[in-house]
Amino acid sequence: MSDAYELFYWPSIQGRGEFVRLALEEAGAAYVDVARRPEAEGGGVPAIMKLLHAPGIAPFAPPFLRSGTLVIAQTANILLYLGPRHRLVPDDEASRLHAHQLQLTVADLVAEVHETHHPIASGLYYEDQKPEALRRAGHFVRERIPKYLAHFERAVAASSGPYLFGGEVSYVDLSLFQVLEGLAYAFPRGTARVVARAPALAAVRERVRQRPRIAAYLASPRRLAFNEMGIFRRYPELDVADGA
Ligand SMILES: N[C@@H](CCC(=O)N[C@@H](CS)C(=O)NCC(=O)O)C(=O)O
Repeated sequence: MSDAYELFYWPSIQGRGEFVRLALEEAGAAYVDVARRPEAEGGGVPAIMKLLHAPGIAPFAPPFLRSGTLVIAQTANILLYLGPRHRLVPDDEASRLHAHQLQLTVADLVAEVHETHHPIASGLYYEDQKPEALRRAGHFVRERIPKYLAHFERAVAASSGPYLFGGEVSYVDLSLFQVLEGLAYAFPRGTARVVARAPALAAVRERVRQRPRIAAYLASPRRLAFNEMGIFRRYPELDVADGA
């Protein structure tokens, strides 16, 4: 039996699975992206559904990770597990708690991004909630992107650098890279003006991008492009940097 991790996530989007993928890629860990494998080989969406409907402590939603007998759900929880195993977080308790706290804040941000295009219900099409989405996105771009990014900027600036916890990259640095990439894709105008005021954060993004394993991953077919089915979606009308 293989000791590779098994990642379960929707096969056609980066989504929340990407935060886990980046950590696995940076670690050089062996993993199978189960739902991207053919259904005939036990992959595809049915592989996800099978575990979601399993009795006992089944996950509520993807992403989830199988590691031996463990099945771990919730993105921040998965990273809490992977971080120490792959030296993607410092050893001391204070740093680990701080990393988890920042990762939970990333999760809050990601949920708000999703609500810019689905403010009423995930089960409705964007086109069926467009007026609400426009209102919601306006607030998000003008108030929340600056607030979140200023928070992360302060956290990086407080470190001895160049990463959040000093000289070694952490899983949170990888997630901040993904957040900045996603925001720049979905809200290019609204994000550019904020990132211009967050030099330490911008530097983390570029450093992460250039790390050999991350650069190789980004250039590989494993890295899907952002698209309008994922969390970070480019609907130009929602990038209301200076509108009402
Ligand atoms: N808090 C969870 C959220 C998980 C989540 O919302 N997953 C999405 C895909 S990114 C999903 O499939 N949700 C199904 C649902 O909420 O019914 C996490 O951070 O992992």
